[in-house]
Amino acid sequence: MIKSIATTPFPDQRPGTSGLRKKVAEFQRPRYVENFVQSIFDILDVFHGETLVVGGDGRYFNREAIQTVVKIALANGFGRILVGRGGILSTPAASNLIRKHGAFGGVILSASHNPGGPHGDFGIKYNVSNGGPAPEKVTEAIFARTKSISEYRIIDAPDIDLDRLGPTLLGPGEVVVIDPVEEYAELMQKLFDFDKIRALFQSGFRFRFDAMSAVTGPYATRIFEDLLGAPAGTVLNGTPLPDFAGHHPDPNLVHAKHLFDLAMSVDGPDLCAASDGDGDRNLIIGRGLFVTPSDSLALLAANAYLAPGYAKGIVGIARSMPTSRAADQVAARLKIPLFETPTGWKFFGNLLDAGKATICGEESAGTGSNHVREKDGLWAVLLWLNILAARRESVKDIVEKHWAYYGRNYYSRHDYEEVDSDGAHALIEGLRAALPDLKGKTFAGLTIAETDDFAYHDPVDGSDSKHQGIRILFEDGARIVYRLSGTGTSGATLRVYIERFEPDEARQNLETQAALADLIGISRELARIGHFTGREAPSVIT
Ligand code: VG1
Ligand code: CO
Repeated sequence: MIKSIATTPFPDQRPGTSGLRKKVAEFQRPRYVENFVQSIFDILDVFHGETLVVGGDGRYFNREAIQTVVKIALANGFGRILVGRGGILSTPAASNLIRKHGAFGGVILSASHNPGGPHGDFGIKYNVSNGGPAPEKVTEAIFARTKSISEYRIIDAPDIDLDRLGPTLLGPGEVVVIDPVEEYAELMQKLFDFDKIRALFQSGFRFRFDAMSAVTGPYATRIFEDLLGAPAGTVLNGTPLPDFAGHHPDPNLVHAKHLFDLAMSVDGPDLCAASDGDGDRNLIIGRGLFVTPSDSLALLAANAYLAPGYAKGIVGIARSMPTSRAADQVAARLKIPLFETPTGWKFFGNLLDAGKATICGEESAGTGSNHVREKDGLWAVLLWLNILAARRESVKDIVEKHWAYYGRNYYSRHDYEEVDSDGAHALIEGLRAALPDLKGKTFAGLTIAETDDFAYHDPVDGSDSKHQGIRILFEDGARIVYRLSGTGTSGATLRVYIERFEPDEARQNLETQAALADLIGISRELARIGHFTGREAPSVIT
């Protein structure tokens, strides 16, 4: 029943920031999925008879890939495979299942916020037994294995019915199709005060959640409308579609502009929120005010004690290096440590496991806590709701009071998407070479105090990660960071992160791009962005 099939390597199966991500057509090539999945299992320690969690965000090719993953996993000796019904699991829900069921690991099929459909993107990511993305040493071992693989093992069996709940004996093990929402909703009820949030909705609080035709629809409907009593229609685009209705399931001001416009309207909802393709990102917009993800992280950390799951306080905050330093202000006042890690959730796992941090976040709309080992979009929205239910103030008031107390970090990310890859690498190399000479130089009246190429030393496992972004720090504390994206699927994407701290309340109400205008100009001049990318302006500003 188990077949060994000869194969030859693909040279391009290097996992990026968040797993292997490519165009659907590349994954559809014969043996492509098989090779990568077998390579994962080849480098793992003994897992005979263990449990594996498998699920994806429901995008095009999800069902086909799941059948392959399950059959290869059983052929390699896993004893039990937990699969979400219809092949669907949000990324944070998968993380929860791995932890709760003591699984050996999980295979998550997602390209997150990237577009789906036959011409869109697909992805495969391996998560380890703590529920989090595999650390770098594991992803590097997988990549090394993909280059020498010569056969894969698969069971010869008919496809599993992914829509029928319950166990099926298959080959040497069993496949259990489970409700994807139930255990996640249970976890949320332990962390948050559902009675208080229910009372908030009863008092007339108006809320809209846009699932963007992606994975969170069923979770959001169950939690917000069924369990918390928000009116029917609170959840928009709540049915997961393989092509996300043709949109980018990316909850930002470009791809969720309609939500922004709704929140800015005079009698708009009190809170608008959204999540991405696989449910790990969040967008928060109060009436009249968009909350930047970096500010959201700081606010959630400062107010977390209002939710039952965090009533005892938080032990530390971790943020990715390019994320604004708003959270640092909170950590300083709370007298708890602040950890600065490279981009990507995999770097938070050790800190969470070691009990060094409780709340983590990234500027790219990811926030989460020690409840799972992934960022968690609905968790962030629920924590916001819990805080709003406890404080009974508007989002705008809460944010403005936060700035007045801690200071405001004006912050923006400028993305130059799908630029020529050689040009983008030359830009970064050029900056790296110029770093020592930039110190002390003055641009538009701002003097550079420090420069470096960010390197991270993991305080838990002692590993080092180098070249994680070029940092330019100015004397007044303003900062520009440059790095190349590790999730794109065509060309290169240059990300430029720009930040300025403003402690003076009287100057905290400027428009963000205006408040950063001089730094934005410097960011282009310093790196000669026009010269290397052929672009005069970014394609996306968030
Ligand atoms: C981007 C974000 C990063 C995030 C990653 C995965 O990576 O910047 O913060 O962790 O996507 O998010 P990059 O390398 O393109 O900048 V998701 O929602 O795909 O799991
Ligand atoms: Co995502």
